[in-house]
Amino acid sequence: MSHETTRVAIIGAGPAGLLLSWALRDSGIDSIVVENRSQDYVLARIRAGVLEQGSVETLTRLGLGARIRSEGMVHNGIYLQAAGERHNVNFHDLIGRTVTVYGQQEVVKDLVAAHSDAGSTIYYEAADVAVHDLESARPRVTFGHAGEPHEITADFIVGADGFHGVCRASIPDRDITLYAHSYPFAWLGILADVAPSTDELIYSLHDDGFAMHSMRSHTVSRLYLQVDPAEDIANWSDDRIWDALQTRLGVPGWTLHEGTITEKSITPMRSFVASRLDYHSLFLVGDAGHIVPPTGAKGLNSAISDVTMLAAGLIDHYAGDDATLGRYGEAALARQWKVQQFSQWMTELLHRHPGDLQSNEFDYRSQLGRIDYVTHSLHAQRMLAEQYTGFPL
Ligand code: RFL
Ligand code: PHB
Repeated sequence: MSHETTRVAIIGAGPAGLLLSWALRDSGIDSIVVENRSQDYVLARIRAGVLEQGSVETLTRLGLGARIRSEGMVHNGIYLQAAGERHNVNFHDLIGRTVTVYGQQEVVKDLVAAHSDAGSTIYYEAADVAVHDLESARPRVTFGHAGEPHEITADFIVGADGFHGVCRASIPDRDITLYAHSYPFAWLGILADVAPSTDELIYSLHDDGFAMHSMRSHTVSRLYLQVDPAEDIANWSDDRIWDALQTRLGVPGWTLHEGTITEKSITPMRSFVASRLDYHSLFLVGDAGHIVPPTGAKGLNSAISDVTMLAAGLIDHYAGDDATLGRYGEAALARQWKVQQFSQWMTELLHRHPGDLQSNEFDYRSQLGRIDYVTHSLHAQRMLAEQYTGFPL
């Protein structure tokens, strides 16, 4: 069995784990990252697309801003659409803030390249990853790598291993409560080789359900459709997807350009928060501790915010001050519950509840009234702008 020692053992090489390791390295604190998938798999995973202004600032401060500056698309606002009418909500005019459209995949690519140049230790394809002795000051991680057993002893373990990871599950049931909410819909997402038909993201509520138009570059569009969570992707031919997008996004005088679909998948939607993000020598960051439905574009941004707070705590700890680290769990959860209510609000605002018109026409009409209000009230738009562009850390 090979044995290593490090200050911080990080489980998971998603954006949260890679960024934490990078932020610690920037302050001279060594860490080792253990990931169960291959590097190719991690690099190919298509997910989030929107960076809050604060996320861009954090990545830039850590020397990861070059490609965001050259390739990221700064958006001043979004379009909200309902009942066939499209309204622009201009965050920049309302509150002086913007968001940047830059794929999570690109953030991960930048992090992997930076770590590779710096010679960081990242174990990909680690098997049977397990964490031990969390209640002690010398917690351990064990895993198999290239057929050999490995053990890492650390001062701290950080669970950056996403919703299905092992770290949160290693906290005894009696010490943690899980708060969850599920929605009766899912998102079918596509990537298409076609220039975006819009300058800013379109979020649309249509009688047939939600649709949205996002993008990845000047030549690649990202689009989503609300579908039933039990829906089989095999039922959605490319033609059927484009037809539904044309119907749900269409407004008079505007054209949705179609192109070759290069990827399609269905993602369930859920809201989830763990009652604690710290447990003795273990800390949770990102999706390991909380999940939001994607409507508010908050998952990746929350992961970046957790990492910023935890890195500050660990840096202070190694400088002899434990106050920031002691506050991490509570501070990150306080921010997260604000993120949760916003993501839930955006989701409930924009999706059709199955059977609405038959069983509950009242709720759907009330929802249309809410969108009408938001798109016509400056106060409501400022509220949306403030939350969409990012809560303070
Ligand atoms: P990740 O990205 O899930 O990374 C966790 C890593 O841990 C590894 N892992 C393990 N490693 C070792 N041992 C184990 N036992 C392990 N189990 C798991 C995994 O392989 C993986 O590499 O979590 P992280 O780093 O916390 O990052 C969170 C974000 O990925 C997530 O919140 C966002 O993608 C959510 N999200 C969005 N967030 C935004 O901020 N803006 C958006 O526009 C946005 N759109 C989205 C989204 C998520 C989506 N999907 C597919 C869930 C759109 C979609 C469709
Ligand atoms: C995306 O581009 O993938 C995206 C953008 C905004 C969202 C969710 C996903 O709210």
